[in-house]
Amino acid sequence: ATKKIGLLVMAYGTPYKEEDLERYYTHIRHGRKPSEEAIEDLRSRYEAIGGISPLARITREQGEALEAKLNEVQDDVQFKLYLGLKHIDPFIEDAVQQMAKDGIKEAVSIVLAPHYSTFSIKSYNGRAKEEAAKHGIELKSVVDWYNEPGFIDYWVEQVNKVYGSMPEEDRDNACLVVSAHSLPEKIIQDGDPYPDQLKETADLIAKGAGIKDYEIGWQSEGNTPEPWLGPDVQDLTRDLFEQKGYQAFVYAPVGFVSDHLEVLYDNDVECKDVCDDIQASYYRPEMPNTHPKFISTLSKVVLDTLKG
Ligand code: FEC
Repeated sequence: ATKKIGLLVMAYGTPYKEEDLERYYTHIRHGRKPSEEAIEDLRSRYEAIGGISPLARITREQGEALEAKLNEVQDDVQFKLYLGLKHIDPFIEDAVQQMAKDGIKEAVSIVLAPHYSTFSIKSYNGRAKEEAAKHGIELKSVVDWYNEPGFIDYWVEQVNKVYGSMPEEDRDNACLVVSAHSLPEKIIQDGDPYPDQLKETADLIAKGAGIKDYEIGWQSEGNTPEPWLGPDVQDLTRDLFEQKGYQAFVYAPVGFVSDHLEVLYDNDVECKDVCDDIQASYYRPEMPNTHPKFISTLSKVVLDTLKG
């Protein structure tokens, strides 16, 4: 029989139903229970996107599509999918324990987020590595994939599609806003590559799509007193409108890979509100989800890591 390799696909996680909201939010806050007010605020954002987030379904579909692709493109080994989430069950540790129960000895992991940061990919990979070590599983982890040609091509294609569909007066007066989740500014002092990686992603996409007017923004920042990476996409939109008079904004939240709260609310509701207010047109290309080009890119990265 062909050798079995555990495929650990890690992602953020989301409440499965409304009752999960408090424990999920508490986990995000490192065990500190959020106030009633904060919970209500979060609940109202989920309500605005239809009650719950499609993220749980999309993460599963992405994992299954990746497993299928990996088993289709080679037959040296057989990949078996395990989903491991950061903030809700099945947690990363649960997934690795399940692998051990299934007799898996070798595994490869990938995080469904393109850019490396101590707060994101490093923490996912660290948790996976620690648990794998406990069970004697040999684990190789993808580090990052923000500049993979297939990933850049995906976004170039989607951005081109949006620009191609715009009325001419919008196209001649549009700004592309490339963004990722904000993080506390203190990451920069520790030499975190996250901001540089976002800039590289933005430069590559703009170059590929032949777009000169583009800016980098940060979104979805947390509710803490410390300074977060900026400019925030909403403030940036207003400033750009005032300074350069753009009449259309195209938001590419490339730090994410799925339709979920941070895109469906923070972009499609909040950024759209700002655009409505300044009477500019709002555009947002489709997220990667299970697009074949995106899944192929992930499979290439996984195979490269396994060989490397
Ligand atoms: O349910 C859904 O559809 C949305 C899921 C979701 C994704 C996501 C991605 C990232 N986050 C990152 C960092 C932080 C930091 C804080 C923080 C807070 C929240 C809250 C919710 C939430 N995040 Fe998230 N994030 C998602 C959901 N995130 C809900 C809590 C309420 C709020 O602030 O809106 C601040 C924690 C603190 O208070 O100390 C930091 C990063 C990513 C992108 C990388 C990744 O996907 O792992 C980084 C999806």
